[in-house]
Amino acid sequence: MITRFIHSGDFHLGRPFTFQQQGNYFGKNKRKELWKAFDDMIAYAGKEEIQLVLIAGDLFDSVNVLTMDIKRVAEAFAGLEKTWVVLITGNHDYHGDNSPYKKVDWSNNVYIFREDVFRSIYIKELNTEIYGMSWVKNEYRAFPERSFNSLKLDDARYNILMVHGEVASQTHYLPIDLHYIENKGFDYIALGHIHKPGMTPGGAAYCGSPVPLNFGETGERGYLIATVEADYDNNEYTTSSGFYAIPSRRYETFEIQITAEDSYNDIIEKATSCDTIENRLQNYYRLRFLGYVNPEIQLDWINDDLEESFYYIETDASLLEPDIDLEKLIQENRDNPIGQFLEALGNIEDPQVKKKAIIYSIEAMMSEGVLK
Ligand SMILES: [Mn+2]
Repeated sequence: MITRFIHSGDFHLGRPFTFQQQGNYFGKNKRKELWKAFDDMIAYAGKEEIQLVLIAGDLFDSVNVLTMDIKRVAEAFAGLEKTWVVLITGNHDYHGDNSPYKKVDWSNNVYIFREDVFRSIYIKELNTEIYGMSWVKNEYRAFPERSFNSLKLDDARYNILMVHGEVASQTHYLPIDLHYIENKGFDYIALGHIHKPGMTPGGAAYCGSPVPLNFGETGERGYLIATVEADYDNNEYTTSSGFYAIPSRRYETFEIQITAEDSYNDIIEKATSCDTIENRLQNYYRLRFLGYVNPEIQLDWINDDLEESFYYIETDASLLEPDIDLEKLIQENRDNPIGQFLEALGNIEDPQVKKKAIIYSIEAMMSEGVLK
């Protein structure tokens, strides 16, 4: 009888991580962190004797991952002697000609769905039937309704559905109509593809990516552990789902407001005040400078100057505007060619082009000592 299972997926194992700053160093550490999260989940399943682990697609980042990485996973699954592993493929690791799942042998406790129509596997000792479909190509514009409609659920069993796709009507990533699939009466719906973990009211859940993969993936990450209580007299199952957080380095994006009065040291101070020192030395940071800056201040080296205050830092000063009073400058230079030149720049129609033209001209004139 089933009492507890793990719902995970979207690990994207084998992903080559790139970073703007010293990409190789951070990419290498990130790769290790991802494998550690996977190994920890396997260790937890083993130690806790979890009966079933569901992998809802995109376990691997692509169909071109190294065979040694696939073997590493197969070995980990094989070591789970008391656990069934049931897996569907996703858009990244789809089961086509080059499928990673064809490249190694899988142990008997591992079941992989290999078709893009709904099939099921019944695990008798758990009184559980798992329905699922895998991706065999990298795009689906429609849900496989025909095979879904033909499914006949046995009420006496605990019924799980596994799908990798997007809850949307128009998408190339397998559109899912939640209301439609929830009406079928599954006890648990294990979804994959969306990397933000979340439950829907109808008992469907996205497990999310167990480790955040880029700056777009914020908030807590981990996998889901579902607990099942059965009322056998009435064939009723109650599932409660808990979130098991995996500690990992987070991605943080902050906007730093700069004013024309700020000195270079003030800007450094504002940047390092974005978070505690413990957090700064732990996580990935992207700082976006906004507002107005004294035109004397160059931010070309700000990233280097912040490096030691953060584990990882990248900065963007492209939206920062130099504090220049064009009208005043024109007035002050009314009687010379500079004033006429600045006035001409002021007449440029496209505001972006105008801004760039003024900044570059004034910077050039200041560095040459023409303008003070
Ligand atoms: Mn996906």
